[in-house]
Amino acid sequence: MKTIITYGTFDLFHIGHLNLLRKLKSLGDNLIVAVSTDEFNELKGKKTLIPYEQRAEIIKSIRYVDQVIPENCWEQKIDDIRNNNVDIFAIGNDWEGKFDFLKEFCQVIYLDRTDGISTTYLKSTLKNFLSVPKEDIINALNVLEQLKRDFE
Ligand code: C2G
Repeated sequence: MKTIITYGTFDLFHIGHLNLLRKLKSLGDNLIVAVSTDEFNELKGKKTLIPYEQRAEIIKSIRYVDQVIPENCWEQKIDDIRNNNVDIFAIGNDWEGKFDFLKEFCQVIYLDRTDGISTTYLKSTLKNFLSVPKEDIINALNVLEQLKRDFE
């Protein structure tokens, strides 16, 4: 049985995350995903919108994922690889080269990211939408109502 491990925050789960998990599972039989805890994300300088318990629950429910563990720190990877008899460490290529030190313990693969989507992009899009003045939204809705009446 070939075991793969990956690490990530997986906030605001999107198609880029799903594509990665699908590709990871195609590398072997048993996929372990270490989901960054809220505390670790603070260390990473990442503010998450979805709390760890929910992010972990979402990842657990993905058909490609066999096991979810918490990612509490940068330093746990070697122990995780040893304790779970991991054959492959894999992650998106935004981390290209950053985890080559794990080659001593298992195969290391960097997979192409999905273009055009990221949690940062989703957050900024949401922020822009929510910053539209309420009057503008009401005006737009009134215009839509009027158009609906005109076409009835
Ligand atoms: N990803 C992707 N395509 C995207 C966005 C993300 O393939 N469009 C991948 C990333 O490359 C990463 C995984 O999805 O492998 C999770 O991304 P993040 O939640 O941003 O995780 P990150 O903050 O990079 O955490 O110790 C490693 C870190 O915990 C990785």
